[in-house]
Amino acid sequence: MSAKRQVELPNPAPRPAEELEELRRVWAVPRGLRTLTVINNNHIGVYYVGTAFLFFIFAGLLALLMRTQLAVPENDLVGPNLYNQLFTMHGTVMMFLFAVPAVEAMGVLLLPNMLGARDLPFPRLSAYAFWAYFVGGLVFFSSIFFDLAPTGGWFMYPPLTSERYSPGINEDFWLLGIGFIEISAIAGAIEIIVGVLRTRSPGMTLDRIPIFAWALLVFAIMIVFAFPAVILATTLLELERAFKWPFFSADLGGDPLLWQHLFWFFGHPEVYIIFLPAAGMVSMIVPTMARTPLVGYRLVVLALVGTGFLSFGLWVHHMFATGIPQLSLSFFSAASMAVAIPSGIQIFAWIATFAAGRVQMKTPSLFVLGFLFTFVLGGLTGVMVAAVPFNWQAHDTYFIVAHLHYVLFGGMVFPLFAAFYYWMPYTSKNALSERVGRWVFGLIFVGFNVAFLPMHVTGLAGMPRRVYTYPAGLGWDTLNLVSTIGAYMIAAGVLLFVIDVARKFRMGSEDNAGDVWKAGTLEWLPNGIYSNRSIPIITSREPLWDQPDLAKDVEDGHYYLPGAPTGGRETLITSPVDAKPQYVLQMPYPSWDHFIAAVFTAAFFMLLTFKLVVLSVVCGVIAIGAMVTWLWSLDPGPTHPPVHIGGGIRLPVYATGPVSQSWWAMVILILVAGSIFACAIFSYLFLWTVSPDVWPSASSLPPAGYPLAAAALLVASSLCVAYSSRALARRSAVMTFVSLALAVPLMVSAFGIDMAGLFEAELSPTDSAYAAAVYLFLSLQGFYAFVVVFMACFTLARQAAGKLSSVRRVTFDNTLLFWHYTVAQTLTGLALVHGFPRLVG
Ligand code: HEM
Ligand SMILES: [Cu+2]
Repeated sequence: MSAKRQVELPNPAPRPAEELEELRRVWAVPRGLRTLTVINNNHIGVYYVGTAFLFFIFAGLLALLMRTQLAVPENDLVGPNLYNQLFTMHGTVMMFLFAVPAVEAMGVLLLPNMLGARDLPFPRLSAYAFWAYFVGGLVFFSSIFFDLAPTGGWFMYPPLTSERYSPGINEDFWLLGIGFIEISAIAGAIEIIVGVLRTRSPGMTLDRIPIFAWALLVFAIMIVFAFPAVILATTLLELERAFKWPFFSADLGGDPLLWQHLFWFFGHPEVYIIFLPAAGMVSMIVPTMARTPLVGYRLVVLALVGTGFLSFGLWVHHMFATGIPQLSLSFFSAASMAVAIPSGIQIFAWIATFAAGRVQMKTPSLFVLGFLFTFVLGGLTGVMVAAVPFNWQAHDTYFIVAHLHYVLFGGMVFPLFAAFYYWMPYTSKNALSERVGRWVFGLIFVGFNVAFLPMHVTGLAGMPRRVYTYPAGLGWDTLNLVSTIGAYMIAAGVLLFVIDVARKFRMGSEDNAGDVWKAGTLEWLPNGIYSNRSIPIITSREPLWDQPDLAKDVEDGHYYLPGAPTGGRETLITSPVDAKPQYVLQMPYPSWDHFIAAVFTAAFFMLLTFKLVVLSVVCGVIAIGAMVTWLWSLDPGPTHPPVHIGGGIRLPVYATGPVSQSWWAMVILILVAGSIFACAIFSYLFLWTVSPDVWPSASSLPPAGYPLAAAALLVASSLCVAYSSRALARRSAVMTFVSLALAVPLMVSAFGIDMAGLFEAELSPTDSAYAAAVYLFLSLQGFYAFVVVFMACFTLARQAAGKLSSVRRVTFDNTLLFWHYTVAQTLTGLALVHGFPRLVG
């Protein structure tokens, strides 16, 4: 442990008792039915983790049913159709409704306290993300009870999943059903990025961020760039199924491989999206259990960032059997092996930390060891399947099922259980039982290996995955029976865990069991519903180890922001690199808006599945209405003069422009939009490379006058909007209003002209993949035009209501930013759609 360091206390004098009372009052949790409106991260976080675990159990039960069916040859417990639904739902629910939300949920629960903040910067957004996921997830899952669950496997390859081979709405359930999960994952990612970069305690420089926060930062950035690919892919497939736009139909110039590229551009990073946060948890648990700082902190951070980066270059290794060129095979094969390096660095760092300290062999340590063993095995088989010839051999066999579970269960479920045991005392009045914990670990660890180790052999013996039964006497019988027994052992372990949680878990914000492990990071400070009484200044990576009086001084309010100086919920916003205090963020209160918006967002997607278009649109409108009321209440302006936070520092309570937290959120949203658009460009060019023959000559495109006129109108709209901003700065209310209002018809008519051009050229989206791609760009243009026009009207309404000024202009600035982005994106699209074919031929 490094030398004890002393910090000059910002608020050394004793604090008045009323201050604490006020904090409690301001942050109070609503009671009764209004509990549903709660937004505190420590409550939403617990619901979130609990829901994710519920889906683990649901998907696990489906797996148990599969294993029961496969226990003996020629079993007829479930038929082929139900079996297809079982593995599709098991894979989908595990990946989308359990793994990603579970780690995101741990972030919501732990991050603010770990960073020393009162809450995440957009607490209602987390609550929205949670409820959309909760409601949407339950409805999605229940499709299995009505024989409506998707059957195309978790990666949903067309043409199997196209209208022709999968009529009915089962596949639509998948395509639309995960729409809400995409939205909620992205909402969560925005929250986490801004949270980690802007709400850290003073002193927590980049070099002192807890590894879990680093991991979540990388995780969230990966979501921003990976989820757009699946958002676009699901949209394209749904457009093909619902309106016959033939993106994936080879006879009309489409290509099913386009789906595979888009899906795996998301799907491979997805594995690391799941694994990195789990690795982050391990990096928190190991040093505490070994009572010594993590060995190689900087290398581990580098490894996290490196893995995140590399994992975007690997997607083709899921497509080795599709007949792609030799050169690509070699490249992606080598890259896949290279990703073992950063994972290896982390593994050595954990082993070295364990070796450097004196390990307490408690349940969290056991699960970490289980994780190390399992994950390393999964990594080794990973290197095997990265070798192309072996890959072809093992393709679609149980070897792959074994490999993916060693990676996913090993890389994520074991760390998560370690985390449950480790952080339980942080949220609950009691820790979990150590005695029961050993049994839970034993059953799950042994059960896992009994279930999945034999599957390697089953696969090498030739058993394909995704078969509902198999004939006797192929040498698979005993292996399968053993796997099934293992699955029941896992189930027994999970059941025991659930019983122990039911016995021991009692929500305790103020009276949690506390720092039972004697850990070094901030989440173990004494905390209440408002998180920390005051926001600490830290001097090292393990402040609780290095600053002996920290807990007491935080508790006595001797650090920053000991009360609620504006009389409301607040947290401190700090600078992204060196965490210097910048302003005091006034936080929202619980309300119904985000809850209603979430429920109706989920309803919108679900009703769309049933083709109940009218009802679905009604829900969509209600959801948007609730969002509008929600957004209306934001951007309160500088309601309060600057406040003292201690240490002679006086901070504003309002910020605009690049320093404000909402500007950051908008920029991240634009990155998401930009990634979706980049995927659309990729799709267009990809389709061109596979079938240039359906690509028309320049003559079948609308005359160049159309796109040029549209482009001119778009540029003009951007100029209007920019002028409006200058007018606002000059406090010319009329000119602000007029020029912003003028931009609206310009945007709308640009879209009208483009549409007219396509009609003039007599292009129909069902003609060919090419035409569909052209209409995709038109649809994107229309969608974004609608969004920015809506935002502009919203801003105009705010001005009319007197909620806009040269100072209070966050909503306005965000609208402008998105407007300019939309113009840039649309211009790029026009250049591609109208310029590219003219250029190449
Ligand atoms: C709880 C213990 C688990 C058991 C007993 C289990 C069992 C199975 C089995 C037997 C299959 C293969 C079905 C087939 O190909 O016919 C399968 C597929 C799969 N499992 Fe698991 N699994 C478990 C946990 C998990 C976890 C934790 C994850 C992810 C986080 C996961 C993700 C998947 C995926 C993605 C597939 C592929 C689905 C597809 O082929 O479309 N599983 N599982
Ligand atoms: Cu992969």
